[in-house]
Amino acid sequence: MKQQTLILIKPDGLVKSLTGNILTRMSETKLEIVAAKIARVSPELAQVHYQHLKEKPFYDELLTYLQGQLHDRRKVMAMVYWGDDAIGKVRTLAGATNPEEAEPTSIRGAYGRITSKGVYENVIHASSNEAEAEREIKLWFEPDEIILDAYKTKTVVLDGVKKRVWA
Ligand code: DAT
Ligand code: MG
Repeated sequence: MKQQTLILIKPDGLVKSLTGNILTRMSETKLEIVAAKIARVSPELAQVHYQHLKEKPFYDELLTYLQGQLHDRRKVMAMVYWGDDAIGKVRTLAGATNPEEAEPTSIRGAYGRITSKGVYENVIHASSNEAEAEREIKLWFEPDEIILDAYKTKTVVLDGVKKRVWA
């Protein structure tokens, strides 16, 4: 089944100069990159991205981490990959959430760490299921930033200019 999935190279991945390694590993999957950009993460974007973890004790640190405040690197690289079983393939390559439990050859197993404060610095984000992938892709990308008709859109007129937005 063709799927789309959101991948973020988190600030620790950027600081450690892992972008090239991660993209090389991702190419093993034979999936197609259909969107990519460097994005600054506002507090609001971080909050909505991790809204399912709001009640967790590590939530505030997690928001700080995603915004790059732990690494003095206030950006992430956001990408959408597309293809057969994209979500499962990328999750397997990413490895378990806890980098100490992740398969050593996975991206998180190879490059992640747990800080002394208990933050899982696990290098990349990967969508966990189709519903989350849709929610996350629509949160991080506009329709015209993706080289694929990912989800339903509608056209609105903003200041006299036509623009496609998520329906
Ligand atoms: P995943 O990123 O594997 O989908 P998740 O959605 O449950 O995992 O959690 C999002 C992020 O939150 C995860 O990448 C790292 C952090 N996190 C999760 N569980 C944690 C824990 N027990 N302690 C510290 N950070 C944690
Ligand atoms: Mg998740």
